[in-house]
Amino acid sequence: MTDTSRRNFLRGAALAGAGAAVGGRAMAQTPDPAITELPPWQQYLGEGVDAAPYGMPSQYETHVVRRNVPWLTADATSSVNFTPLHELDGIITPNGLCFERHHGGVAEVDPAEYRLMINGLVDTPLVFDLQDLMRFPRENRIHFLECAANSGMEWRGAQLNGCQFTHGMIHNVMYTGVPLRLLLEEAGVKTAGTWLLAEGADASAMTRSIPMEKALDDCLVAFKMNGEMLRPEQGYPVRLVVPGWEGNMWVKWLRRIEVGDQPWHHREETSKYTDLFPDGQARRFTWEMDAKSVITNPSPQAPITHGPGRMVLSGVAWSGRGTIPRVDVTLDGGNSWVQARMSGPSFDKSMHRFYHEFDWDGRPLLLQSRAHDSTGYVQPTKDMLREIRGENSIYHNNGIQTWAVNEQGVAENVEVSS
Ligand SMILES: Nc1nc2c(c(=O)[nH]1)N[C@H]1C(S)=C(S)[C@@H](COP(=O)(O)O)O[C@H]1N2
Ligand SMILES: [Mo]
Repeated sequence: MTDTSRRNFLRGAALAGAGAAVGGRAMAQTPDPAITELPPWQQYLGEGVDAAPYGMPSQYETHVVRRNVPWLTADATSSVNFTPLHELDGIITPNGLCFERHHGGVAEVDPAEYRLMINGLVDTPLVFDLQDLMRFPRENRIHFLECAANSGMEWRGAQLNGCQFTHGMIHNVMYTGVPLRLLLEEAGVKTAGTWLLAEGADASAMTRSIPMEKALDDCLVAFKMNGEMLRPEQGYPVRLVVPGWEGNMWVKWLRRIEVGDQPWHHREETSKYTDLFPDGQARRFTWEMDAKSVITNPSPQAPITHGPGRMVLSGVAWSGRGTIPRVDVTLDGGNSWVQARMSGPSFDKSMHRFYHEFDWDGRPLLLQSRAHDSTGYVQPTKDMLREIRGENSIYHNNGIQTWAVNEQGVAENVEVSS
């Protein structure tokens, strides 16, 4: 085979999408204007420094945004939008893409007027301003925050077409903050003090009861995310970080912590964020978010557009009880499983990234992922969850998700569960 005919052969194979696992394409015989023409961005000087004092993504990435589902809620001030998981990689959620869940809109707190009170069963009730907080020793930790309602719409069957909507009530960022333990020690918790009430400064004045053991263990009073001050949407200037536990407990715009001797049983921990069982009883307090995973690519918003051949499948996994040492994926709806390749740092109660590279033969796929966490727990199917919790649940759905991919590479939300 001469050099030219070999090149022609390779080019033909690539164009036909014949499934050859090539890395890059053979050089074309006809000129490619993307190579031979001088593009506009090489003909003129570009913008100088300071054109954007706070940088933004490329103009070609404007579709990468948080999105909501308008019919889900009556009003945007008590609503939710979703992280575009299918557009992200690695484990860190960029600040501007972290999903938002507000019960009374975003509070615009003036940091000069910010105060955090600790009162109740303490030796010395205390008030901290922002400067006071920043003079305590800080810690940096990467944790996921998942709303207990994430995937809630999927409880009874496949509904929303995209992992942004089915699984996007999660973000994973690095927090900088003061261990809550240090502030409680400063106030001196009385012996009877076994519970905390965390209260937000927004119009909803969100409150949640938190057991003292968790507060002393790993909670942070955080003021920075991914290195910069918290965004207003995420609780600027201060939010509570409750690693591994349901997002509702991570009170934003944190203004007060009351120490008490029993839980308060407020709205968000009784009528909301509890799981209703078939017999009409609700399970009391489900704090830890169990191991879960989802394939982000391909998925309904990220179909396969390159045809058969070399293929990168990717997704994320997390557990409120530890790390994710292993994720399995199946291409055939659970008949056979292979272990995915984990990539990137593995932190406690953080998101983990997995990949599975394979040659797609162009046949339909039924994609699923199954997370194993460091306690040995394995992510269940939705049927396994429904067996115990019935049909009425909304919250805490960590069941296995399925995407059906057809010959054209189009992906759809379906349920294959047994
Ligand atoms: N003060 C206050 N804190 C709050 C809320 C709120 O509405 N007000 N929403 C809670 C809920 S239900 C969730 S899931 C998380 C969402 O955090 P995020 O907006 O940073 O994604 O914040 C929690 N903390
Ligand atoms: Mo939530």
